[in-house]
Amino acid sequence: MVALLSLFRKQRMWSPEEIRPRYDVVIVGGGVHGLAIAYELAKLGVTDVAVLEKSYIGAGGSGRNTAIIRSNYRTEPGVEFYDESLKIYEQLAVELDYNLLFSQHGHLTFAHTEAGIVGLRVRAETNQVLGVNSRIIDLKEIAELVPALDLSDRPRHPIMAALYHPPGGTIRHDAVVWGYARAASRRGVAIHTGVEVTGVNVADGAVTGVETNRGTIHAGVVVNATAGWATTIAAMAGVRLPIVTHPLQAMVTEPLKPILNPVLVSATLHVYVNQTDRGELVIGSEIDPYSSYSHRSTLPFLESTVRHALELLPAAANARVLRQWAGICDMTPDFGPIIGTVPEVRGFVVDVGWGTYGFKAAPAAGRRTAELIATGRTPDVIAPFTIERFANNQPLGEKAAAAVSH
Ligand code: PYC
Repeated sequence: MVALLSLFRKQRMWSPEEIRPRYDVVIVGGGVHGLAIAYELAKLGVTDVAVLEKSYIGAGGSGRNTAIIRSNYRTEPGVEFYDESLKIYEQLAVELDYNLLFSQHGHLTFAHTEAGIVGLRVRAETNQVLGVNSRIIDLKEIAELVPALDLSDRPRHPIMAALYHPPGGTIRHDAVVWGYARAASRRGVAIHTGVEVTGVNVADGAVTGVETNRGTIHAGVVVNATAGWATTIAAMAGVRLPIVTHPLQAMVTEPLKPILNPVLVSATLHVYVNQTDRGELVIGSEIDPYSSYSHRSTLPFLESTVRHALELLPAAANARVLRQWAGICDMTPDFGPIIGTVPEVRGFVVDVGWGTYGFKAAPAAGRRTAELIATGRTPDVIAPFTIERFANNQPLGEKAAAAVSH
C-alpha cells in the first residue's frame, strides 16, 4: 500500500503543498506566462516563489489559444522578441524533458491585393534582415505547398501571393503548461491552484503581498501574469493599464485526412486555418469587435468565419464543426505587450497585454521577466515593451503583423 502511494506521488506533475505566509516572489496567474516566469526564476536560483491560480493551471488563455508559433512580425522589437521565443520553443521539449508535440510545418500569410503584397514584402525584408526565415512566394509555390487551396480567380478575393515562414508551426499548448509546471515544481516553486487573489497590498509605494481567498500572503515582488484579468489585478495595486479586454473565438472540425500542412492566414478574409496531427481543422478569426469578459461562443462568428475559411479551402465544405469556444484577450493600443516594472508601485511587475499572441511569446517573456526580477535590470529585448512607451509616445506599431486581420 505504502509502495503504491509513493508510486502515485512520484507520478504527480507537481507537488501540492501548504500555502506559506510569505514568499520572495508571488506570481498571479498559473498560465504559461506565470509558470514560465516561475521556472526561469528557479533556474536563476530564485526558488522562494509561489504561483497562484484561481482555477486550474492553464485554465485561461493558455488552454484556449490555437497554439500557433511564429516570429514573422513586422517591427524590429517584435521580430527579435518572438524569434527568441521560437528558438526557445525549438529546444523546450528537451529542456523540460517533456514531449510538447512541436511541429514546424510552416506558416503562410496570404495577400489578396497589390497593397497586401507590399505589406508582406515589408515584413519579409524586416524578417530577413533580422535573420528570420520568411519570404514572398508566388501562386505556383503556394499550390505546391497546399494543393487543396482555391487559387483560381473565382473567389471574391483571389490569392495573389503569400509570406512563407517555414519555422512557424503549432505546439501542444496543454503540454507546454504542464511541462513548465512540472519543471518549476521540481526546482522548488510552489504551485497553488484554487487560490484567488482579491487584493494587492501596497505600503509606502511598494508592494507587500496579496490578499487571497486563502488569507494574506506576504511578498517583496508580486508579478501580474494574468490574461483577461490584467487590468483587474493591476487596479488592486492602484495601477491603471491601457488595456481593453475582448473575446476571441475559435472552432474545430471533425478529423479529416491530411489536406493542410502549413498554417494559413488571411487578413483580408479575417481567418486562419490549420490542421492538427489528429486531422481536425482549427479555424479562427480576429477578436470579437466589442469589449467583454464573456466566454460564450456566438453563431455570427461561426457563420462568418466558416464562410471565409471555405473561400480558401472549398474542399472542407462537408466537414462538421465539433466544438467552438472563446477566450478573453487583453488588447493594448499598439498590439504590443506590457512587460516590466511600473512607475507607481515598486516590486509590482507586469507581464500582460498579450492580446491574441501570448502563447507563442511565453518562453521569452518568462525568461526575460525572470531576469528582470532576479537582477533588477530590464533586458534589452523587452525594453521596448515597458508601460512608459505610451506616456513617451513610442508605440510599437505591431498591429500589422500581431494578429490575424490586420
Ligand atoms: O498571432 O499567429 C497569431 C494568432 C493566431 C491566432 C491568434 N493569433
